[in-house]
Amino acid sequence: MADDEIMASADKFGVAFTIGFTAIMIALVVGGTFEPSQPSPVQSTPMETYSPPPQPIIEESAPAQAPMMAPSDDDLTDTLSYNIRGAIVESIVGDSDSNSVNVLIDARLDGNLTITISSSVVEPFDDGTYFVLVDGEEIHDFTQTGSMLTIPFLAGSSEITILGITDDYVATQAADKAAADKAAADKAAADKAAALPMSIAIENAIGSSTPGCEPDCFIPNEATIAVGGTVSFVNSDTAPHTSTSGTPADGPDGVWDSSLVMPGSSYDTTISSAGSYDYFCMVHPWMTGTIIAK
Ligand SMILES: [Cu+2]
Repeated sequence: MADDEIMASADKFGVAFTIGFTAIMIALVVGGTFEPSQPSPVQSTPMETYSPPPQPIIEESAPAQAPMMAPSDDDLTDTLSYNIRGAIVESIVGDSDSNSVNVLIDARLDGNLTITISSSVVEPFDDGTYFVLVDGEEIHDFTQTGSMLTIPFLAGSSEITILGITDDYVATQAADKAAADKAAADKAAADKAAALPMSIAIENAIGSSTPGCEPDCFIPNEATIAVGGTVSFVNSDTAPHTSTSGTPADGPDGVWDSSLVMPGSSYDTTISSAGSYDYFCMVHPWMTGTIIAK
């Protein structure tokens, strides 16, 4: 028995079934030699079906090796300093038009990429920071020390993008700020409107029983209150006064009339409808004021 017999058998059945490993083992058994390394030299017969599959071994925690992609003008794979865990870097490509760097990775595990970005490669935002996207999603849990970024990623991630400031961003920021300013102004106005008081006090000016206090014989002369709020007319003067809705020219209109309010006393009225209400003092017609209810 020998190789010839086996090979003849194989040929006889027309089966190219033998793989190199089998051949080696047979050779070892028959010949008693030991060749630990290569599948090979015994083959002189048709063994074309065997081709040892190349098995690139991916060490998941190994530092990245040379670029696997064809270099482009912006290939920075050999330019930028980086370390990676949990993945290999396939390429690092800069895009000066969009002021960004794209790192293509093959992430077998959760890991992180530490990479140093010089401002000549990607110009950072005004505060020196960058935006980071992983597979298109902005992330915030990366760290930046100087120009060194440490960026976490999940297993299966394929693309890390580091973005700096862009014209679009500047324009967007300006637009956002304008919008935010307007929103803030609108809100302030709304708050102010919403914050109309439910009660106000209006005092009689001291000495208003003689002319000369105009137009501030009621203080304040004009006041705004929320609909449903209460106006309290407080007589802190030394003479009696009234607060009577209407005007000196047309007389009382009947919305309210305090009649005489003695010094030290006050009169309250509730304004139940929106509107502008003129009023005056029946005793001293030069004393006029306006209540606005909203
Ligand atoms: Cu008066």
